[in-house]
Amino acid sequence: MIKRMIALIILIASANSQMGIEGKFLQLKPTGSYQYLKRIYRDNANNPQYTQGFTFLNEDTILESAGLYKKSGIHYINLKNVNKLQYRQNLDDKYFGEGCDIINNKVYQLTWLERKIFVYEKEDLQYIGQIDLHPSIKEGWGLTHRVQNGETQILISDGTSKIHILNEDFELLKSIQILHVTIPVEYLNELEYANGILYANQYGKTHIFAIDLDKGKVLAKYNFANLVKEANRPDGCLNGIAFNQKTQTFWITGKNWPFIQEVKLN
Ligand SMILES: [Ca+2]
Repeated sequence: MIKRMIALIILIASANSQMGIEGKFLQLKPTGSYQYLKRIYRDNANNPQYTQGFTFLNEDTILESAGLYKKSGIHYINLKNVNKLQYRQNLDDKYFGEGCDIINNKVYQLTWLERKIFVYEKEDLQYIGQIDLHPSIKEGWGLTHRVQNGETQILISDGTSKIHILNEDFELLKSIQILHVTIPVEYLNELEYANGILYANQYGKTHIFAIDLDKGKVLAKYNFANLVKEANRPDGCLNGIAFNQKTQTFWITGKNWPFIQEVKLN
C-alpha cells in the first residue's frame, strides 16, 4: 500500500513537472501558422529597394518607402507591374527613409536619425511639408495607424520595445512597452495595424509578431525563416508588412529582396 502511494506521488509530481515545462515553453513561443499564396518577383538586380515601409493604397497598389543615404525615396508599385516605380520621389542625400503610411488622405514618411516626417499628397506623392518627430521618440523606424472611438491614432516604433501612440497632430499620447510573456521585445521595426491587431517585425530577425497593443502583449509569433532563406539577401533582412483589406491577406518583403510574398496569417 505504502509502495503504491509513493509510486502515485512520484507519478503526479512527474506529470506536474512536465506540464510546467511544456506550459512555459508554449507561453514563450506562441507560434502562428500561415499559408503562402502568390509571389511576385521584382528586378532587384537593377533596381533594388531597401524596403522600410510598406502599405496598401488600394487593392492592387502598394506605397513603399525605401531607405539608405543617397538612395532613399517613396513611390507606389502596382501588383501587376512591380518594377515600375510610380510617382517616385527621391529624398535629399542626407535623409534615410523609414516607415510610411497613408493617413486620412495624406502620405507620411518617417526618416531615421534625421527626425523629420515628410508629408505628401496621396494622389501623386507631391511634397506638402514636414513635421518634427516628438522628442520622446528615440528614432524614426516604423509607422502605421488605427482608429479608436472615431479618433485617428498614429503608431510609431523607434527601435526600442516601445510603440508610441500619437494624435493626428503627431503629439504624443502614450508609449506602450511590448512584452513577449515577460521579456521586452526590442528593435520593433516595420508596422501594420489590421483588424484590431498590430503586426510588427523585429530588426534582424525572421519573424513577425501579432500584438495586442493596449495590453502591450505579443499574441503570436509567425516565423518566416524559410522565406528569408529563399530571399537570400545577406544585405537585407525581413521588413515590409502590408495588409490588403479586400483579400484580408498580407504582402511581406524585405530590404533588397527579389520578391514580395502574399501570405494568409491564421
Ligand atoms: Ca506597413
